[in-house]
Amino acid sequence: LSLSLGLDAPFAVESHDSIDSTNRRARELAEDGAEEVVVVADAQTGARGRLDRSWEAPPGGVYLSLVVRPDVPIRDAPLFTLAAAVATARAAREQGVDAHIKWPNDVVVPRGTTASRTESDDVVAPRDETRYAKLAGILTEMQGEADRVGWLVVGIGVNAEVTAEGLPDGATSVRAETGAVDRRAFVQRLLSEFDALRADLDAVVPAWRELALTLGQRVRVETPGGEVVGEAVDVERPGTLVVRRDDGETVRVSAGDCEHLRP
Ligand code: BT5
Repeated sequence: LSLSLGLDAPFAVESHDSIDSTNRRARELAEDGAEEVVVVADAQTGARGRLDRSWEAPPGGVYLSLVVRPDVPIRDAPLFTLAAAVATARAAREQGVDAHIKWPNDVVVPRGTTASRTESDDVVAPRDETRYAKLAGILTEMQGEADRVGWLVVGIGVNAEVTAEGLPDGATSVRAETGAVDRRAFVQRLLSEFDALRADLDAVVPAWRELALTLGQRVRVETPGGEVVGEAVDVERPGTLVVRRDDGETVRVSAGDCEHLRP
C-alpha cells in the first residue's frame, strides 16, 4: 500500500489495501497485548462511527487506528480523542485545508450560510451542512481496569484523496478542498502530532481550543440526558463542553452530538 511505504512513524505500522474496519482489527491486536501499533487502510468495507452509525470509507481515504496503553486514569481517556482531533486538523491545515474542530471531535471545514434561507429557518435552525462540512471523524474504544486505562484504540477516518461524490451529504475531502493531497505526509504529520500531544496531556485542551469552531457558537447538543441549547462558552479538561443556556444557567456536557445553530 503506497500510503504506508516509507512511513517514518513513532508506531509499528500494519497496513491493508482494504479491511472491514481498522478499529475492529486494532481491538483484536489490543486484546492480544499489542501496543504502539497503528493499523492503516486505503479502504474499509465495514467501518463504524459512534453509536452504531456507519462510516463511508471508499478507496483513497486515510483510515487508521492506533493502539496505545497510556498509564492514565480512565477520566483522562477523552484527552486522547481530543488529541487525535487536534493532530488531524493540524495535518489537514498543513495540506492547505481550513480545518477546525466541532465538539467533541469532528474535523470540519466552515461553510458560509446558504443564501436560500426559508422563513422557517428563523424558527427552526437550518441543517448542519450549511455551516460546516465534515472532513474527518474519530472513534475511540477503551478497555480499563479499576480506574486505570488498559488499552485505547483511537480510530481516525479522513476523507483524503476521495471525491465528494463518493461521500455522504455534508462531507468534504482534502482533495475537494485543495485539489490535491499528499497522503503520506498527512499521515506522518498526524502521527507525530498525536505522539507529541499524548506526551503532554496538559497541552491538549489549549490546543483544541485554538482550533475550535464550536466556541462562541449557539449550539444544540443532544446528550444522553436530553437536549441542551445555548452558547458554547468553553471546553474544560478532559473535553467537557460548557454551555450557557438562554435562562443564564451554565450546563456541563461530557458526551453528545452537537449542532451549530444560526446566531
Ligand atoms: C464518527 O462517528 O465521526 C467516527 C468515525 C470514525 C471512522 C474511523 S475510520 C478508521 C476507524 N475504523 C473504523 O471502523 N472507524 C474508525 P459519528 O460522529 O457517529 O459520525 C458518523 C456519521 O457521519 C454518519 O452517520 C454519517 O452521517 C456521517 N458520515 C459517514 N461517513 C462519512 C464520511 N466519510 N465523511 C463524512 N461524514 C460521514
